[in-house]
Amino acid sequence: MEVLKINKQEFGETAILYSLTNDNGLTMNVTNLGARIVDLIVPVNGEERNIVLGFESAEEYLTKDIYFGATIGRVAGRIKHGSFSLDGKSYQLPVNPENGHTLHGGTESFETKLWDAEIEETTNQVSVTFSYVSPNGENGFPGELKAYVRYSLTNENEWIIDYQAETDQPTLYNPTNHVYFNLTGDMTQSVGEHELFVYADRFAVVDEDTTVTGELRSVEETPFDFRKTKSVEQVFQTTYEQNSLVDGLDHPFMLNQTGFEAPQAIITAPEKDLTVEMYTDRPAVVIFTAQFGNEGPEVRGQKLANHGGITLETQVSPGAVEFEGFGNIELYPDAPYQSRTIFKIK
Ligand code: G6D
Repeated sequence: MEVLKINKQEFGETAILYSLTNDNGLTMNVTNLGARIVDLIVPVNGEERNIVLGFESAEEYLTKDIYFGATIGRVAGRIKHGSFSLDGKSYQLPVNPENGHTLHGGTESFETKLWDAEIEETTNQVSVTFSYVSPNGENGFPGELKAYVRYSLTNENEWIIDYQAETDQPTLYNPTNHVYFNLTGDMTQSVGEHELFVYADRFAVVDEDTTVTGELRSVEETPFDFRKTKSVEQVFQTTYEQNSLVDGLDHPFMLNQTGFEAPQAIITAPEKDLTVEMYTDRPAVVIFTAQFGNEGPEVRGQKLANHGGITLETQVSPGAVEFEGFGNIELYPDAPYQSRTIFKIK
């Protein structure tokens, strides 16, 4: 039996690329720049198919990135007007001048940092644990926060993401991974012909700034009903206001159940020769269909198509700091953070 292995190599001038391979020939490349997944290369019908979006050098991530495969923190999604109150204090974060909200923890956040890395190899999995200390006040968030993300690749073709964090003061923490899947391996193709299952009865309505309004709406008889597997395309074709507002999906889905017994979401390739199952202990998943129009970057020498990827960003739903019923992302010194998401490739 081939030993699971990790190779370590330079990745541009500033970062390191860790290449994890399992006994089935599946290779996952991750980098300490933003604790990201860069490639997920799956043998399919004798070919090697890279099913996630990623660049070929660290420098590209610093110049044209749209969070490809990145660990997002301290808080995934948008904090409306960048303001929140916690433990009786009010905070104002720096906001994106474009629309006055704070997206994905603010600018120059976790996705731009060089994380420390530790390698671990066991008989059935190989792991890299990335760690980063976010100083007190970084991007306006209180508390020194020690963040850990462990990526494991197993011989059951699972990419396991384990998050841990601790803080010395009350703060907010709601991390996710911003991986974009395209199971054709060709990001010049829209994901419209992919099929999607999402076990969610409700989704969060968004406004023109893609911030949640506070309304949780039933998916019943809407294009958001993926409780039975169907093509993604219908969210690009429909005139339903929530889809035409964002040109697809850019919404939190409130999952009906959490845990690792059954997948909460499944993406299937158009040729049905590959699926990715998502399992998570998080209560929501934000699904974004990469509607960058003609503004998508060049990726691995090709232009990213509009709708050329789809994310499954497991998390507590955006809006948690503002609305009852959206969850809780407060982190306290006496209660360290822990969560797990698994993507199983079949
Ligand atoms: C857009 O609104 C979307 C976000 O959800 C996404 O994470 C980002 O592009 C990459 O801002």
